[in-house]
Amino acid sequence: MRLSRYFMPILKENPKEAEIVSHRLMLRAGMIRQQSQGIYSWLPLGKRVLDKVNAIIREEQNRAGAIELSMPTLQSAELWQESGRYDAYGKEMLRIKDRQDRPMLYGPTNEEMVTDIFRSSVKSYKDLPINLYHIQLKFRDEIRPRFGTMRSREFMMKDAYSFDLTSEGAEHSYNKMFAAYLRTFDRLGLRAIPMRADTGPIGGKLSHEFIILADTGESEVFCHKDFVGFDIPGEHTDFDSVEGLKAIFDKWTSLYAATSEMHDEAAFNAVPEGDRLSARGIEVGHIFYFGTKYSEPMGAKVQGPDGKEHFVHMGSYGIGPTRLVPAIIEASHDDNGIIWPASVAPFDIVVINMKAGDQACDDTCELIHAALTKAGKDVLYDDTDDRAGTKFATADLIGVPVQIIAGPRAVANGEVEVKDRKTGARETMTIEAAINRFVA
Ligand code: P5A
Repeated sequence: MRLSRYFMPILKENPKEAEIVSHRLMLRAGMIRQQSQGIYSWLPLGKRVLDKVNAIIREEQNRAGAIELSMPTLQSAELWQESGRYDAYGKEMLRIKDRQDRPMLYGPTNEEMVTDIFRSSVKSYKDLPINLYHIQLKFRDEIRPRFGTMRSREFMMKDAYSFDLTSEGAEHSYNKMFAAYLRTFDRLGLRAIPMRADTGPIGGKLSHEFIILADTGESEVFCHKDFVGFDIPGEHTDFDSVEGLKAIFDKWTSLYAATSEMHDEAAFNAVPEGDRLSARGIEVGHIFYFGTKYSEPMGAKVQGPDGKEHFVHMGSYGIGPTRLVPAIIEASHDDNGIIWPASVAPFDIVVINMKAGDQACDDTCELIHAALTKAGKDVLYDDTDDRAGTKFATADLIGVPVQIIAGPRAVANGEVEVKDRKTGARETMTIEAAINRFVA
């Protein structure tokens, strides 16, 4: 991708409205634009990161056996009247009328709709368990949308919904998502700690929030500090093994961890003082088990092996991709800008032409750009005629992990410089060596 033909509206000044570093950097790097309060466009650079985050979420959902579908953003009020949540949900729900004066709403979550899909076609326990998910926009008319896409009114959610015949089956489904979430956040370069949490308007008794520790987080959390070093379930985790997943769940819930709503001062004080972590955190995921809360009022039942009808046991599992992007930035930046983990970087490599128009520099950059692109890398080529200082600042700001810098002096020797964005380490090497390093 040539920067001269790309759309990346960089801001030179720090935007006044941004109170936290991720919001400031997302605006400065031209990743997002506010359209109205708490409603954002994702500009091309931001969209690339969001897509990579979603790709990882999707891979881990699929690995855990969840099945992707797509449900609409607009829902009919009728379904919510059936579950009893239409009146209960309150002012956070955006209620709309269509031209026939029928009450509609912009979905804040999809428990009702997915239960309706389920009940319309699944009739036997033989078709269970099932876990259906989608990655879709939601709307919640938050009183205090803030920090950019961290807490917005329109936001993206990966929401999965599991259906089981029994509560034991549902527990296994819960554990599958629990392990999948640990893997997902780890692949995004984050350490997320599952904490006992309040269930709020979703309901049920059992729930865990997945929390990233960050000073700018909105939640107050309390946990044992050993969680920071716990092992993440590996790529070959057997999601069908009931005992295996239970062991992962038990380990990750063996020590104290709770959000402020569920905090138990006495239990926390039982943790040795040096092991107590009392911090702020960002909630990036939240999982729930709520049994038959929706299946009963909505009549979602299947025939069991006993020939009788049983209301299905359900859980729901959310991740916020549009919150994860700023959460990753909160966890990984420096004074010069963003430092993307390789797994979600908008580009793998930026090639910086320090003297666009100079034949040797142009030829070298074209060659590197073409070779790395052919090798399947996402390459941004800064072919603009900006000053070298501006180009370096832009490359650091947008946080691409590797910079390949081609200046006239080095190029005359058949060399370029390779800079690691995270460490700042620079290495001079031949053009061929630079290409080979990333092609191999
Ligand atoms: C779980 C899936 C639910 O809605 N129903 C379906 C359940 N859970 S939740 O905790 O309310 O939200 C899940 C995740 O969505 C993100 N999120 C937000 N992101 C940005 N702005 C918001 N206003 C917002 N509200 C929720 C969070 O990551 C949350 O964990």
